[in-house]
Amino acid sequence: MIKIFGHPASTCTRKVLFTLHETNTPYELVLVDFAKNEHKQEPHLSRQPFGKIPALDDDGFALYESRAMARYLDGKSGGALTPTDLKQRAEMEKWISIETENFSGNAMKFVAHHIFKSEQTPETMEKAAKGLALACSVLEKNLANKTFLVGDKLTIADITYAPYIDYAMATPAKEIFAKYPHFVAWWNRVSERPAWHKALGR
Ligand SMILES: N[C@@H](CCC(=O)N[C@@H](CS)C(=O)NCC(=O)O)C(=O)O
Repeated sequence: MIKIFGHPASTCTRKVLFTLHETNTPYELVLVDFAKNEHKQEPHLSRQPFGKIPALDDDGFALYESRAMARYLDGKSGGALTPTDLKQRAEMEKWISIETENFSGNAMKFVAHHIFKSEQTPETMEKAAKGLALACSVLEKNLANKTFLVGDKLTIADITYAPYIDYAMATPAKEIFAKYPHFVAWWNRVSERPAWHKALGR
C-alpha cells in the first residue's frame, strides 16, 4: 500500500492526493503534525532530508518532491495523466516548470500575507502581483483554445497548479485571476474534478 507522509492542508500534499484520486490509486495518508514540528525531526528527516512534506513510501521505495511523486504515481498507474506524444509531453513539462518558477511562489506570497498572516513588505507584494499577472497572461494565451493546459485531457501540469490557485482564490490574488477569463474557465474545469474534491476531503 502506498503511504503518503504529509498533511491534508499542505499544497504539496494536495498535489499528490489529487494525482492519487485521478489515478484511482489506493493509499494511506500518514499525518505529519506541523504543530508538533514533526517534519523537522526523525523519523521524517530520513524520509525528507529538507524537513518538508510530503514523502512517499511504496513498499520500501521511498521518494520525496511532490512533482516527482505525481509523475511516479501516474506512471505506476498506467500514465493516463501524461501525454504519449513527445511534443505534448514536452509542453506538459514546460507548464510544470512555469508553475514552479513563475506561478506558485508569487501566488503563495498572497497566501502567506493574507491567510497565514506572515506579513510581507509592500515591495514583495508588488513584485508578487506583477509576477503572478505575467504568469496568468502567459497561461491565458495558451488556454484561449484549449480545455486543459496541454489539450483536451487533464495532465499532471493542470494538477500541479491546483493547490496554489485554490488557496490564492481566497486572497486579493483573485482580482488578478479575474482579469484572465480563459484562466478562470480552466480553473473552474479543474476544480470541478471529483478527484480534486476528494483530495480536499470534500
Ligand atoms: N519541493 C518540495 C517542497 C515541499 C514543501 O515546501 N512543503 C511545505 C508544505 S506544502 C513544507 O513542508 N513546509 C514546511 C517547511 O518548509 O518548514 C515538494 O514539492 O515536495
